[in-house]
Amino acid sequence: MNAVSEVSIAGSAGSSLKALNDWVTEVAALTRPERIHWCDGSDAENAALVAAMEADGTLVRLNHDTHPGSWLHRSDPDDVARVEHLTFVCTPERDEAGPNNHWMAPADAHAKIDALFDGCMEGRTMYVIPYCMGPIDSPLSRCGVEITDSPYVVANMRIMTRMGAPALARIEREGTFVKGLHSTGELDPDRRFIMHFPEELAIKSYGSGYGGNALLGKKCHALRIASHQARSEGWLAEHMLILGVTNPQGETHYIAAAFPSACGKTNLAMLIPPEGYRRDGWTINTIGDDICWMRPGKDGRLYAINPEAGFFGVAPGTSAKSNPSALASIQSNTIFTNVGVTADNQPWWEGLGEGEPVTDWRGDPYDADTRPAAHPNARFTVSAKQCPSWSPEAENPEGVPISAIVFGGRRPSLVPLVFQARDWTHGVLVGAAMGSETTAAATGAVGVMRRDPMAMKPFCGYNFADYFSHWLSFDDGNNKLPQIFHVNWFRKGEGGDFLWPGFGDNLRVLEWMIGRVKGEAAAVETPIGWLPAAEDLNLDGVELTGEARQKLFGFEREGWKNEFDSIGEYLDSYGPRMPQALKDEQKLILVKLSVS
Ligand code: OXD
Ligand code: MN
Repeated sequence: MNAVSEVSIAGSAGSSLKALNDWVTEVAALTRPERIHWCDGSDAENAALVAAMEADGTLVRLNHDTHPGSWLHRSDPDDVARVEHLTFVCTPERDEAGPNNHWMAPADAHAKIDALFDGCMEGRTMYVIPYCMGPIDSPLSRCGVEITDSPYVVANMRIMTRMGAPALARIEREGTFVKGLHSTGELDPDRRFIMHFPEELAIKSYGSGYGGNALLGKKCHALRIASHQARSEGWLAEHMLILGVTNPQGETHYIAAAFPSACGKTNLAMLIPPEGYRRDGWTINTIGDDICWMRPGKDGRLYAINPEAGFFGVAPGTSAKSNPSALASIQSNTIFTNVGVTADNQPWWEGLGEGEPVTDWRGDPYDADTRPAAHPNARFTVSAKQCPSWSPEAENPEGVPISAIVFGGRRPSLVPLVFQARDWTHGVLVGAAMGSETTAAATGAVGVMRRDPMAMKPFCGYNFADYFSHWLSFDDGNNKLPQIFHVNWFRKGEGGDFLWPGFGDNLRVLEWMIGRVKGEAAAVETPIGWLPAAEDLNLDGVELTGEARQKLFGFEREGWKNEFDSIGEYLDSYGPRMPQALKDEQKLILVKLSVS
């Protein structure tokens, strides 16, 4: 094995890389790869990897006339989504991970997963990927190194992070980095674990090649490990998109919004204003579609960066109508995972609205009675810079100032289109109480209602009770915190149809929020917060039935009483760690709801 000599490539760069070199040597001794490749992130390196993956079938060439530089990857059929039941947060004490996480003692977890890593890279290449989450020169950014035996992971990490030489240089300067070890192993669901060791800034993932399980910079680092790190360093790592809304006067307001997976974050981040708004000069600028790191700036406002450099978006449902910017972004240089293919080799998925599949995501002839052409959680990986609405502010090392934070979920009943929290504590409760129907982004039943606080249920690297305390701590009297809102694009009528058109029309709701931030828009006070009347939104050109108006803008006292009872039970399920301020807020609202 020539591992040791190749390790010294980084060693020659400077002694502060000793920790990295020692770790690489240690991992190589455990996994016993045939070769070690240090990724520099160059075009030449990518071209060579892609050629090798084409040759061995890991990537299938798509039609390069219609989709230059684009490839299809078919994952193992049992490896198509995040696996929450196999994802562990390994803190010394179980309570630190909290009831929101699966827990294992660190020593047991290391022993269990190291046994799987033992010799797992024999005959294979081990890739060492230095990466930076966030603009390379931003004080808010953090670096990591992923070691993997999957060239598909390397190609995706190159799109999703700032990967290669500049990241290695920053690691050398700073000395600290998150260690992520990954192997696709045998892709056996019974030999699959995603383990996090927040105290050690370490991740170990075995047995899955799929997105959030394998691209360790994303959910594992930028959310689970980062949320833990953020708590001790006084910032927030959140499952939020970031967008800028520029009004006809040229003012831009940045909004961060948390929704559970597959609830339209990518669509909202790339919203196309309705015709009348476009005419008047409104524009949307996309900073990020999935993750937001923010912290108070010198002026007390929260400043946010998108730690990612690309989009790992859900393909099904993406069309020229639902998300023209996403569709335009993925016409070239895109890796598609688990989509169908047309007769002329173009990628295809349900909801694309044009073309016809001949092959499904498993590579079998398409048969509508057997399975959909694309897996419901099929994805595209593409550089954010290819998005027509991408904002250069995404590269601003200072981040962008956030005016409003939005929480939302799939709530077919009870929850109105939008409401505003009275203050920060109330807003934290609104986030903590978030509920949503489950989607195909994770394995398990789809369409089941569950509490998903701040859309972080699968991603918070520590006890939710402590996480809510951390959120509350930002209200320290000095910070100028954003306003907090809740939205529900998914309210249904008696007939089961969606009542709100959604997509571009969501800008009407964002406009109202900005009006509230500026103290200009009207609202009605209710026990659950400030609600707009239908007249308070610009609804020009939107047809809403009487039922829609009533349900989208109405307040259902009895239903909310039940909801607040259930929220109370949920908070209590965390025991004495749950901050009293949140429990008091819940009780206060319940009392208000009981006085009619
Ligand atoms: C994602 C997810 O992949 O939330 O973004 O599952
Ligand atoms: Mn996500």
